[in-house]
Amino acid sequence: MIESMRTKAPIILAVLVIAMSAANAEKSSAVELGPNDSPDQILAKAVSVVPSDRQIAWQQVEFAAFLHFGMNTFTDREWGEGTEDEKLFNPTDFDARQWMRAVKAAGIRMVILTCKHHDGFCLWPSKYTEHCVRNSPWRDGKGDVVAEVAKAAHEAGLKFGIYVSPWDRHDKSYGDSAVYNEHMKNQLRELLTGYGEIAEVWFDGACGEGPNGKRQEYDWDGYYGVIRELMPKAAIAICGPDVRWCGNEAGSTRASEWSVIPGGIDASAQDVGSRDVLAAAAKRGAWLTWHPSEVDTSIRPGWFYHASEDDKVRPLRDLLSIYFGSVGGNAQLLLNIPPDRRGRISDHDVQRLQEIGDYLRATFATNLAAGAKASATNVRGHDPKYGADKTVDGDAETYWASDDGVTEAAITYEFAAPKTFNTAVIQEQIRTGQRIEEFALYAWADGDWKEIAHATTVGHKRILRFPEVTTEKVRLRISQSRVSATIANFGLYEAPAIP
Ligand code: FUL
Repeated sequence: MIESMRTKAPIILAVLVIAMSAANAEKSSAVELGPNDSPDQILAKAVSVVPSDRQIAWQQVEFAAFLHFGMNTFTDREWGEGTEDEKLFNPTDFDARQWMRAVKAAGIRMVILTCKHHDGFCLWPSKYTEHCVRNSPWRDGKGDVVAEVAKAAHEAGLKFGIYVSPWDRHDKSYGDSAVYNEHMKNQLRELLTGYGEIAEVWFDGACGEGPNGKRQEYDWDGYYGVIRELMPKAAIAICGPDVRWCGNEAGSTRASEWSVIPGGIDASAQDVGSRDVLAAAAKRGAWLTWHPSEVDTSIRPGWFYHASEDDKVRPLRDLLSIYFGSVGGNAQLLLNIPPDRRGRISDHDVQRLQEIGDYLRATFATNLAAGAKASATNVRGHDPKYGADKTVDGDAETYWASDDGVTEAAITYEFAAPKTFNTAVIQEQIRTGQRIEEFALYAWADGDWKEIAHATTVGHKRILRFPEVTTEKVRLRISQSRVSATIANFGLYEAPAIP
């Protein structure tokens, strides 16, 4: 049985608003808005908010895999009760290396494993519970899924992250807040010390206890403290200060995705960071933090594997559109691929992952703008360090920038010979904040500039797709930005037709 996803959204949201205020406990690059701030002061404050190194590393992952695997895999459910017999967990042909081969083929750079889902069953032999792999027949109770997956990921050059559900339907202490919080921290300590580098800790906001169910007050700051102490480079996601939930589980993305976000916003709102949102946030004296978006969605209808969904693996075209909307829309894509009862990723999903990777590799094989002659209408301080050529030098760290107060500017790229393309990639230098609000791309045709695409925010990455053009000159025109603009990278590509 697959429970409806819809019932979960409000529960997740309620927790998210709390988590975001807790996030203010860490104000590394946060700034407080005030009711007397002028519009210019608000923008200046907004661009002063920059990502931490941990957030930059997270953003550069771009494409990650969620691996929902556990008791539900064997009971054919999405949410377990916590009363399932440990003996049911028994993969027949477990092979974490096969998982890594499958996800790597798609171009994925990180995997996040559901070490403990809501049923409380632990995929590692936790000394704090009997509801774990130790009491299963798998590997005679001597197995450790977390260890095998972490090892296989690291060996394959992939980052490894953990999903640990705070909502635990098995543990007797759940609802006895202080006692359960200690239990949760003990389990986090096990996971953060025994399995090598952990790149992300994913905290689910779901809590399905009804109005008469157990009320557990989560000690978020306590959980964060354990993570910061034991794994300072790990990004804490969703109910956490480093990464924000995009607000839906369908793979829908925003046309304008901001990473500078005021506290207290609704995670599912369409507009999370425009000038209007900032002005309203200033009135209530909200804090602005760097809180980038993660788009989590499943390759199949459910999060866990169900044989009945083998023929429901999402079509390549849909998955690519989610990829371009998320990775190409200033978010990270966390695509769920659920291993089956054998403990392997099924052939259906393996094939789709290969197709995704083949398509992306073919698309991004050659940057047709690399080394183009580039000139800008304004260069910060006339300093060659910020020249337009820095956008096509193949170095994502160097960048073009405009002077403060120059919020409109254009960069023209000229090629030695005409180029044919249908895809553009634009990246800001987010170490200096997120600034671009609106821009367009033009191609030189018949003695004039013709618009080929336009969009709003850029942030870490914007990917534009448009009908094929052939031209010897392209212009990137920024029509609105905050204080000044930067471009770290500009690319043009010829994507093949989607098979
Ligand atoms: C939700 C959970 O309830 C689902 O089971 C799944 O783990 C998803 C990623 O998050 O809130």
